[in-house]
Amino acid sequence: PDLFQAPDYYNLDDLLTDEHKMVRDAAREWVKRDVSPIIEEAAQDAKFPKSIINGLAEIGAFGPYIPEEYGGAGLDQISYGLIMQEIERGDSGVRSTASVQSSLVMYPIYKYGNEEQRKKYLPKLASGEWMGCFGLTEPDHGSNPGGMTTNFKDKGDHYLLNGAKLWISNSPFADVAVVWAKDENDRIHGLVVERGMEGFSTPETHNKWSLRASATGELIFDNVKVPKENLLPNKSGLGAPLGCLDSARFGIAWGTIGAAMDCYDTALRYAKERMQFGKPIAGFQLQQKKLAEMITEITKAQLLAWRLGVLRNEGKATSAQISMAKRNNVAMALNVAREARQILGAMGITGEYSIMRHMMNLESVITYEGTHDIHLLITGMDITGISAFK
Ligand code: TGC
Ligand code: FAD
Repeated sequence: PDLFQAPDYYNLDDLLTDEHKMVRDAAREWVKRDVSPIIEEAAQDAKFPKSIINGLAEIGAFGPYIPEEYGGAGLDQISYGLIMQEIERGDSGVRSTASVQSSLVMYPIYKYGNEEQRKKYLPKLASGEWMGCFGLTEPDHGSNPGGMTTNFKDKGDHYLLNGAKLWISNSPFADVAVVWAKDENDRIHGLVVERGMEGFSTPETHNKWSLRASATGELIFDNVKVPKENLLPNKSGLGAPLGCLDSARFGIAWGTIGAAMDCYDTALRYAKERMQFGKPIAGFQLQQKKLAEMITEITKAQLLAWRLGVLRNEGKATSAQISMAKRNNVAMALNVAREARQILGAMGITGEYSIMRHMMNLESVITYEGTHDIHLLITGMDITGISAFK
């Protein structure tokens, strides 16, 4: 497994700059050295491996596109995508941690925060000294976050925050939480809530069969006094959290290619070595069909992600374009994982190979950051001009 070959069937490397390749190769090396050897056990034990936080910071996974003056890596969108691809080749849960830290915590502080907030939080988040989480989903409001009931009241010198968030990645160990809540006029704002504030707790959600190496939990606010300077002042309304999701969904569109590549690479090598009926199973037409369809779908997903990266570098990508890529590429990776698992026969269900772990992880990825259905309806809304949600 340590001889991972990234498929590049359409010579996409020709479209990458030297910097892109350098950033990708550094991330690939790190994943091979520091993630792959420990991740299976972490997933089996359902423990987030904190030992990888420093490495994630070193490869630029915390704030790849946040300017260097705030501790970010100052890279472009394609480098960001390539880092996510390499991390998710290791594990979707590790990529989740990086996605949340970068796109859902650092991005809103950078984009919607003031200068003091940027200086206070971003460098520590970029170095991994502080870890963050993003609280949008509630027990009764998942696909429809606009219906949230978490709220805060102006108490003169502070805000009083009440409510609860569920399914929050990184919550059990996060130092800071970017929390979306309604003010007294039902307007949504982002607030930075810090661990240690009275009335704030983060119980962990156990018994997941998916993303087991990523910690997931609740955020509970019981009359939490939040200092007024912790409100993100520069954007409000549902568009504020959704704007962060655009960035995270773009990262997922790239990341899932990594998971698919790892499944394909593993299945191809296994099929060439595994003998049945006197020949390698790769010689049977049914197995070739699976492998040929995998590489076709991976290649299409790579093209989608690369073009979207160019559009984002030019500031021209629409939210609907991002939805299409997130939806397509996650489903692609999940299908590749399911087919690859079959190629390995019984071996495919064990932790000796990464495929079953990828497959189970991708069941979360197809649900979070907007479900497969919701992204289809976003495309439907975009092409017809009629919202299926209203
Ligand atoms: P709608 O009326 O369409 O929009 C409300 C306002 O938001 C604006 N907007 C966006 N702005 C920026 N980026 C986007 N992608 C945007 N989409 C919409 C829109 O223009 C409007 O602005 P304004 O100024 O007119 O008010 O809202 P709706 O209530 O009808 O809902 C639309 C819907 C269903 C598409 C949306 O709510 C949605 O995307 N639902 C899915 C929820 C979701 O993705 N949750 C993710 C939670 S975080 C997470 O899962 C992290 S997992 C992390 C990990 O571990 O990697
Ligand atoms: P629901 O909204 O209840 O949907 C259930 C089903 O109904 C889905 O199949 C959906 O597609 C379908 N459905 C809903 N509405 C419609 C409609 N209008 N038309 C047709 N079908 C519809 N959230 C955060 O805020 N922060 C996080 O860090 C975070 N991390 C997560 C980590 C994990 C491991 C998981 C599993 C989830 C995480 N989430 C997080 C939550 C995630 O974003 C939500 O689970 C997701 O948005 C879906 O919400 P729901 O689970 O409540 O499903």
